[in-house]
Amino acid sequence: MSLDVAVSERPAKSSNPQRIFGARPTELGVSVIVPTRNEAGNIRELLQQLSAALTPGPAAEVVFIDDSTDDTAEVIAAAAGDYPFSVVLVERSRPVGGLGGAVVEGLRMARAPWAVVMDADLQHPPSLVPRLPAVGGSADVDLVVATRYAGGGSRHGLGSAYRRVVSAASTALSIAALGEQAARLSDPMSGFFAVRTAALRLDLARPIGYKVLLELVLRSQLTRIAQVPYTFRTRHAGRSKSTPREGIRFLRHLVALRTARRRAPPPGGAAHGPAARPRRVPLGDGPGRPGSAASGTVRPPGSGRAAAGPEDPGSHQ
Ligand SMILES: Nc1nc2c(ncn2[C@@H]2O[C@H](COP(=O)(O)OP(=O)(O)O)[C@@H](O)[C@H]2O)c(=O)[nH]1
Ligand SMILES: [Mg+2]
Repeated sequence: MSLDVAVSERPAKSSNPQRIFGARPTELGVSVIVPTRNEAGNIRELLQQLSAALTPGPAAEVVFIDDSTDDTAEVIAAAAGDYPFSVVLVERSRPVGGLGGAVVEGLRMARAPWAVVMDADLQHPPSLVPRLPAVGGSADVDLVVATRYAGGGSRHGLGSAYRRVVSAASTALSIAALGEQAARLSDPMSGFFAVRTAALRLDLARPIGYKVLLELVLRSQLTRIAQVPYTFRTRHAGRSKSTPREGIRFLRHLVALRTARRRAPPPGGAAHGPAARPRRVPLGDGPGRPGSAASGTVRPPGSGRAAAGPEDPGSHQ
């Protein structure tokens, strides 16, 4: 049964109208954050697959941050009560910061110790959702990135050669502009990751458009990172919202992050010297299929931090 609860029951972390569906357990294991823009044809399949992936398991909530002009919000509201987790729907009055702004708003609302950020179009396999925080907990890291470019991951669903070239170029550009903090990720453009909510500095976040992972890693200075390979699938329904305009936003975002990085040196940078640099380590300690762990973490001597090593710095989504 669907229970539509008043906005005031949730801490006021968003100025946008929110609707909450379903029972709300006091203890949650994971908050799944899904940014949506015109994804009506994907919502039911996504919720169905999330339901299969998250049952049994720790209690979960799914938070949709919606900037749609189609009936995505109505589809979510109609479907929300049919699943064994609570669903939160935020309909933004203005799409501030685009995809990245939506993700940060969702992270602000997350009530669980771990948040998993994923797309609505099923390019990110829901079956991997519980696995990412589990790897984070056992590897004792703050961020687990699902990667298409290491340890058996695949960019199969990226589609055209043009998308693959854009993906590779934007990854290379990120690493060139942002140095080792981007280079420690084999897939810095990934939109599929789990993050320990207590490790985030969302007060410092200034998201612009698609590349929200880099934004979080740099502004929150996340250095304890693991990676899990997966196969990026083709879209279930609807069309990509990635446009050349997003490319321009991405360049602006890189400049902003580079400027911020220059003002505040990376964690453990000068103070830790060469020992703090992330080491290259093999990621694929699992068989490399979706769902297998590849927590390529390493603690630089003396730093007390862990970082994933890049296997194949290479692309974007
Ligand atoms: N809230 C919100 N979600 C967005 C926006 N742009 C894209 N998305 C969502 O972000 C996810 C990734 O977008 P998609 O178009 O699939 O990008 P692609 O995978 O790079 O082609 C999908 O769930 C989209 O609906 C936006 O401006 N606002
Ligand atoms: Mg997509």
